Amino acid sequence: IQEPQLQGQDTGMQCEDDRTGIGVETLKRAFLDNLFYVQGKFPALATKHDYYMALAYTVRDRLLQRWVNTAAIYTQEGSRTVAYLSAEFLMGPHLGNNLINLGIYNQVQQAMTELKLDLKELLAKEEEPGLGNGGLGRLAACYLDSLASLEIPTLGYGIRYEFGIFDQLIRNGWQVEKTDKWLRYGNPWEIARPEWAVSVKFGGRTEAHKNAQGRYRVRWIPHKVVLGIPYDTPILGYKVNTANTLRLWKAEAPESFDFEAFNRGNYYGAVDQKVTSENLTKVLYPNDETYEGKQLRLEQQYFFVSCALQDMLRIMLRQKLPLEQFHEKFAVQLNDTHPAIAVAELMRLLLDEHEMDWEPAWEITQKTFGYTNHTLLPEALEKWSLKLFSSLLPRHLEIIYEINWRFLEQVRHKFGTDEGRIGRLSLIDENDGKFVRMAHLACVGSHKINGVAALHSELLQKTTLLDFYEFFPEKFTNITNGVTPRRWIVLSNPKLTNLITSCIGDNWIKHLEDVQRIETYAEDPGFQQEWQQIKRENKVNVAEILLDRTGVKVDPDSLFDIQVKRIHQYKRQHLNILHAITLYNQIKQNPNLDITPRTLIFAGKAAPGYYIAKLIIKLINSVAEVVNKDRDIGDRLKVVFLPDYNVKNSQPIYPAADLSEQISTAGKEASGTGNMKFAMNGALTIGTLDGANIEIRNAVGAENFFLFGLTTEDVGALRLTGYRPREYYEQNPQLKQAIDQIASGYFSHGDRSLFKPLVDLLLDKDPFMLMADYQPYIDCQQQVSQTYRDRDRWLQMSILNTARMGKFSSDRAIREYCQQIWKVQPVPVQLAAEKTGDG
Ligand code: 475
Repeated sequence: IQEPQLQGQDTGMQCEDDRTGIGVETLKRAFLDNLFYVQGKFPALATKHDYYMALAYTVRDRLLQRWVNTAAIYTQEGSRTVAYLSAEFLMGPHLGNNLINLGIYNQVQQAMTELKLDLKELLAKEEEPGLGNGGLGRLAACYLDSLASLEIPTLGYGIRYEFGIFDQLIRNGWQVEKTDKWLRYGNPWEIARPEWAVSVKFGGRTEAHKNAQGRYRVRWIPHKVVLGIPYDTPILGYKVNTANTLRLWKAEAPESFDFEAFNRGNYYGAVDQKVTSENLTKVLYPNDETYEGKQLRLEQQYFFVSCALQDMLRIMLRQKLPLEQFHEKFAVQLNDTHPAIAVAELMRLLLDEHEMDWEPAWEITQKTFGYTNHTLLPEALEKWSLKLFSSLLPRHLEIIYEINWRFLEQVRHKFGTDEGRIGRLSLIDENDGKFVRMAHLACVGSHKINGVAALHSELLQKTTLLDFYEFFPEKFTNITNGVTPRRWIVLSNPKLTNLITSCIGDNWIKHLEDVQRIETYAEDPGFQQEWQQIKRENKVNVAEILLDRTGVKVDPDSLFDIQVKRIHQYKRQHLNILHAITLYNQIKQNPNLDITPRTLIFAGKAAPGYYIAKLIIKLINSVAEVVNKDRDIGDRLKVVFLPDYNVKNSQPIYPAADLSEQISTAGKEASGTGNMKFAMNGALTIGTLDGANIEIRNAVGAENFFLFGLTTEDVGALRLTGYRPREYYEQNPQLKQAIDQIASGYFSHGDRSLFKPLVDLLLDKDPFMLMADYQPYIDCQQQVSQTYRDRDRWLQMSILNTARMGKFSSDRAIREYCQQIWKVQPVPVQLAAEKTGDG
C-alpha cells in the first residue's frame, strides 16, 4: 500500500542488511534465515505457524532498529514523556499493523507470494493479545498508535495478563467461555526486561521512626512482597521512526523475600507462595463497565501502578533529574479509576521513600496526573471497603485520610459547613458501610478531568461529578474519543484505502481531515460505482466468514445491518432484535411483501456473570434459528450471531456494513468508538442522541444520519413523571405481538420460562426504555429501508459519511490531550543512517 521509505533499494550492487533492509529479496532472505535460526525449521517441515513466527521476527528486527534509536534520543534529550496508565490495552494483532506503519505491506506480500505463501493466511495465525474488555482498552491501543505517529515520547503501562478476555463459544445458542491461552505458542513481539524488576509490597502495618535528621517518618512493614517483571512491546508510529514502549508487568515471587528463613524445611510452602504471587497477573477481570469489589482486582491495580511509578522514578534517577521535577518529566494519565491508587502511591513514594515534605509532594502529585472518566453508569464507579483497603494498603489509607482531611478543609473554606456537600465530596463513602471512592481520589489528585464526548463531559459536570465541578470548574474539560485510521481503515479496508488514495493521494492517512477532499466525488457516477463495488466485495468477504463460522448463508446484496459491541442492556441489542421480530411478522402476515432484504449481524461478549446479557445472546440466536429456516422468509431477512468478537474478528466487519446500529438509551453511552469505525468505512448510522453519535451527526450532516428516540432530557422527564412500559406494549399491536411471541415460547420450542426474566423486566421496569423507543426505532428503520432502495442517494450519503469523519481520528484526540492536558511536544527520531546521509 505504501512506498518503501527508509532504506535504499535492493540493487544487488549494495547489499541490504538482513535485519533492516526492506527490499523484496532481502525480506525473503531474512525470513528464511529467521525460519531456520529462530524456529529451527526448514520449509519442508515448517507449519503455517512457523512461517508466521519467522515473518513476525523479520518485522520485529526492523522495529528494533527504530526502537533502540528512539530510546537513545529520549535518553539523550531527557524528553518530557507521557505515561498512559491503563489496566487494559486491547491491542489486536501486531503483524499487519506493523507492516502498515513500517510502510512495507506490499513488499512483504510480494516476498511471501514469491515464496509460495499467502500473507493473509500468516496474518490469521497471530493470537491477539486480548488484554482488555472493550471500548476503554481499545481506546488505549488507538491512543498508543497516535502517540507514536505524532512522535510523542510515551510509555504505556499495564498488566501482562497470562489469560486475556475469554474466548466465546456459542453452544445451543448460549455463550460458553473458554480461557484465552494467548501465550501458548510464545509472543514474538515482547522482550522481558528482568533487570528492571521492582518489588511491590502488600498488607502488614505501618510504624513511625526517626530518620537521620531526627524527623519522624512512616515506615511500611508489609506482609508480603511481589516482584514485578516488565515485558516491553515496541509501538511503531505510522511512517515515522518513533517506536514507543508498551511496558506490561508480570507478577513473580521474589526469591529473596527471606525464603530460607521463612520457609526452612517448608518447600511446599515456598512453592505455594510462588503460585499465590503469580496468580496476581493470571487473568483479566471480564466485567465491562462494572466493578467487582474483589481483593485480587485491587491487588492487580496497585501492583501495576506501583511498578509503573517506581519505573518512572528509576528513569529519573538514571537521567540524574531531581525528584522535584517529576511532573516536568512525566505527564501521567489515569485511564478511568482503575489506576487511581497512583495518587496515593506517588505520595507514599515521595514522602516515605524519598523523604519529601507533604506540601511539595502534593503539588507534584496534582501536577502529574490527569484523569479520564469513561462511564456514568453507577455500577462502574469503583469503591473499595475500608476493611479490604486497610488490610491490603494500610499506608495508602493513612495517606488518603490525610488528603481527604486537607481537601475537606478547603471545601469548608470555600462553601462553609455544608455537611451534605462535604459528605458528597468526601473520599470516604459513609452511606452504607465505609468505602474509599476511587473517582474522588482521582479528581482531587489530578489537575485535569475529562469526559470522552461532548454530551458525556456535560453530564459529568451536571450529575456524577457536579460537586467537584462546583469546587474546581477549571479542572474539567472534554476530549472526544477518536480511533486510528491506520488499523481501522488502511489495514481493515485496503480496497477503500486504494480508491481514496488514487483520488487524493495518501496524506489523509496521517491527516484524516484531508479525507474531506473526496466530497467532490460524492455524486460522480464512476466513483460511486467503484465505491459500491468495494462495499460489495467487503460484504462477500463477510458472507464467507459467516458461512464458515455459523453455517448461515447470507445474500451480499441485502442490506448489512450490524451491531457489534459488548452485550449490555443499555446498548439495547434486544431493541434491535425486536425490530428483527417485527420484520419477520410483517413478512409472515404478507408473504408477498416487497421489503428491502436485510441481514442482521450481531457479535459481542457478555460478562460471564451478567445473566440478562447472556439471555439476550440466547434470544438473538433463538430468533435467528426461527427466522433463518423459515421458507416464507427466504433471503428477505437473515439474523446471524458471529461468535467470539475480538479485534481480529472485527476488522472485516466495519468495511462490510451498510448500517451501523448505535442505539443506546440517551445519556448512557459515554462516547462509543465502534460508531466511528463504521462511519469512516462508509456505513450509515441509525442512532440515538447519545455519546459521540451527536458529534458524528453534526459532522456528517443530519440528512446523512438516521436519528430516532428519546433525548437525555426526555429520558429524565419520563422517569420523573412515572414511566409505565406496559402501556406502550398494550397500545402497540406490533410490539405486543413481538413480546408475546418471546413470552409464549415461539422462539424457544414452546418453552415459556426461558425468556420470562427478560420479558418481565421489559414490561415492569424497562430501565433502558425500549418500550418508549420501540415505535420511533421501527419507523426510522422503515426510512432506512426506503433510502437503501435509492442506490445513488445511499451511495452519496455513504461517501459523505467517510469524507466528513476526519475529526474522529485518534490523532486529533491525542493532539488535544497533548495541548490541553499533557503540555508535551513531538520529539522526532532520525535513524543513524539518515543523520549521516551515507546510508
Ligand atoms: C464507554 N469499562 C464507551 C469507551 O472511552 C467509550 C469500567 C469499569 C470497570 C470495567 N470496565 C470499564 C468502561 O467503562 C468502558 O469501557 N467504557 C467505554 O469507554 C472509551 O467509547 O462509550 O462505554
